[in-house]
Amino acid sequence: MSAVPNSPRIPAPVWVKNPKLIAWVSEIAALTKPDNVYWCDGSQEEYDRLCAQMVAQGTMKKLNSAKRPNSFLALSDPSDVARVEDRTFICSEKKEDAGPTNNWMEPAEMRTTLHDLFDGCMRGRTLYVVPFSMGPLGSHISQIGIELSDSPYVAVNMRIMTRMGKAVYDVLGAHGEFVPCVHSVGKPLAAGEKDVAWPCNATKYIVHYPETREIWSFGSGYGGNALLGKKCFSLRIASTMGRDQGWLAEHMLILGVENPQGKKHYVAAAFPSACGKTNFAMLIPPKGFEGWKVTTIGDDIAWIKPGPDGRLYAINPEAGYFGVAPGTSEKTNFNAMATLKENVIFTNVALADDGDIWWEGMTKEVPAHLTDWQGKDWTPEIGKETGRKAAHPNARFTAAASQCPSVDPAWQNPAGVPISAFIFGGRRSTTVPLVTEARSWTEGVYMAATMGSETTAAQAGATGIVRRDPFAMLPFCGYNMSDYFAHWLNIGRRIETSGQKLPGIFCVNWFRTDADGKFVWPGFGENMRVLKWMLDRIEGQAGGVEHIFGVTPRYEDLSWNGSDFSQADFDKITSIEAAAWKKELELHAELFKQLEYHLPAELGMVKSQLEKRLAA
Ligand code: SAT
Ligand code: MN
Repeated sequence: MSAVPNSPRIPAPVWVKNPKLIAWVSEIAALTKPDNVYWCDGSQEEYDRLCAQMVAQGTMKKLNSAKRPNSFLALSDPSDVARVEDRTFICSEKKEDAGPTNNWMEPAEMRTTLHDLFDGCMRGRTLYVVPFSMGPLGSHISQIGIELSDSPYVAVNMRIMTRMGKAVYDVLGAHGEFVPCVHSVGKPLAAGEKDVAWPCNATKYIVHYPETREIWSFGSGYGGNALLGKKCFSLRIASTMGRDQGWLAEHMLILGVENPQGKKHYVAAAFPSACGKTNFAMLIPPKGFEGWKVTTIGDDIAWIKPGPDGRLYAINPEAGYFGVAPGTSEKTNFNAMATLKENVIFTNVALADDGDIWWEGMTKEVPAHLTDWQGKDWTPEIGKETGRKAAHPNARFTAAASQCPSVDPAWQNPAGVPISAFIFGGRRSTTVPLVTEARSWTEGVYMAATMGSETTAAQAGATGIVRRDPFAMLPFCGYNMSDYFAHWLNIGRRIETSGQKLPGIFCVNWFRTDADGKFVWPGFGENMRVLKWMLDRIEGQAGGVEHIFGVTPRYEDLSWNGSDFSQADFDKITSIEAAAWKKELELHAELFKQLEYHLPAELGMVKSQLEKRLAA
């Protein structure tokens, strides 16, 4: 779009050689009217300088260098703590292309709204030009984006989360394409006005124009609302690119599993936000699995493309982890804790009296005194009395993937890794068994499409409510959900036509609870037992029983080496109750009614078969 046509060309460093980019930066600067424009080069010196500047300004605190070298803590405004799904828009030309699961507004109308909001919104601030590559620099699968943001917090986080810096301009050259991303915290400063620690605006818009591949974000400085390379680009815009170009952009971790004989598989797994993707991606095999190795390619996003041989190959477009801190400990995720030893930005965790950080679940002992994520005194007694947490439940860490001990040697391989299986998981205290294998690609697509999950703190709004979250993509699919299902079915047909074996599709639920509301399955490293069963199924080496909607293992089909998990507990988390499934299928029917437009007929057929089997 032309923000301000014929705006005066702003000066750019010699290493920026793309006239279209310079013209666009000039237009946005003319619209948003910042005091300065700063072109990020991505250097360490720049990172250190911006961090020091934010410490002086009060946005970040430097942590105790002896305990947590080169690390910082940022505390957000209490109103700006998670993705805002109700303020997220897919402004396609046609409403049907956004589909019933996305908010939509006519693009012309949205442009007018945003033009008014962005007019002068950077007054008193610096506009940072943040060049980044999703995927290894220069790889044929990678995509370039340029984020223009008035938040230095965004600039430093983007340096960890993406390949950010000067080298992007070498790849971009004079005529290369980029995805333009405009971001403002939406809090201009009047002359002489003192800034607040975490500027933001009560009015928020996270807007995508899929046809022109543009992103505009206003009013929030937090996570996926502001780090536009992540959900906005790598999922919402990239899924649309994938639809048009025959590939997939998915909300999936990617991990490698090597057995003691040296045979290695890669799997990709989709879970909604804050359901343990980072923990699963960094899993350490439990007792009884000596000689097994799990390695990490990515913890949140996968770009998956058919290779020349017809198989699916996946890359992680990101370069870092923006993971949920609460619940992370040496016990639950040893590799994450090792990744967090230094060079980390923490957001909304608690500050310990020794200048280090803490969050619920990090250590068994709760410190006697902390400063909580809102900067207030916190003691275990205060926590008990008021119910206040020391760290916000959606508190996050930003850390480089290269610091992760389990990072896979191929994590930067531009060719990607071949995918043997897809796993889909939700957070369900009832109904859904530990693991189910789909009998066919179509049945797997049905399972993923109808997946439900209880909401978490990763999105603003109530938590613990079961909602349908197809493919864990509900908040991230950049186009009509039914067209997305059709795209998955098409990808399956393409693999079959190529003569390749289709990846297995599995559905898991780690979160079934007992009568007291306690999780029955120990999870974390123990998930390795389920992972091994899946790989054995793929290799044709494990048993299972067929039931109404797939194949599940019997107790004796899993390896219990080193475990005392009982048959009785196993039965609790694998039982399939007809009454609960009847209700579940009613929810599938509701979803399919909502998604009626363009819903692939195959999915309706799978549903009728399920209903028949359930009735029998
Ligand atoms: O805030 S993010 O969107 O980056 C994290 C998440 O919700 O998965
Ligand atoms: Mn995510």
